[in-house]
Amino acid sequence: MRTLVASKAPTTLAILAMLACAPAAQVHAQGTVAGTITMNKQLELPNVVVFLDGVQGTFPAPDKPVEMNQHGLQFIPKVLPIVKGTTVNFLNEDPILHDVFSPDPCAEKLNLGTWPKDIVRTFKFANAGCRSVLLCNIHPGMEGWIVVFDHPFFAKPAEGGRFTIPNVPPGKYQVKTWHKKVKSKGAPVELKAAESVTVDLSL
Ligand SMILES: [Cu+2]
Repeated sequence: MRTLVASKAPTTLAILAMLACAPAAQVHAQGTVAGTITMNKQLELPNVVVFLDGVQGTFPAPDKPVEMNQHGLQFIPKVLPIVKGTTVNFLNEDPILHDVFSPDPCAEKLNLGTWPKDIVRTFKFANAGCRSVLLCNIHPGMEGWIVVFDHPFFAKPAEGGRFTIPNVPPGKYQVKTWHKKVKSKGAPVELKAAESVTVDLSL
């Protein structure tokens, strides 16, 4: 008598195959928002964050921490965009003491204290929408910014102001920018599946 294979529960291999296929289907539907940011103060371009507003859904923080270093009496990068729930590693690369604190309530007024070269202290930023300044008690000229989103659809402009935001789900968004002083005008985009849309913004 033949065994009715079809009536059996799915094998482990079959379940793994189904799990492997599911994300692939999503990736095909996603698109890209790219373009160029121009501003009068070109030197400030690395301190701009371009992002999508109006994103639906929830997105996990990355498993691994991201880094903001202290090097040459500066926070590097000076502006760090992250997803809510991301842990930031603060490494001191200078042969002197540094300190990290923030007066901002959205960053829980963090105060990591003072520490020497090659030591890392960490902090998890839990609040989306937080634009938190970071300061060093010892060096008043030092200033960094953590910019927290509830999704991963953001980018820092590269050379020439060019940016790319990949893996964007289809939808209608506003492309906006954040800079500590220069206000964003924003521009609407509508993205269909697996499409690439170009937006140029002038600040
Ligand atoms: Cu310092």
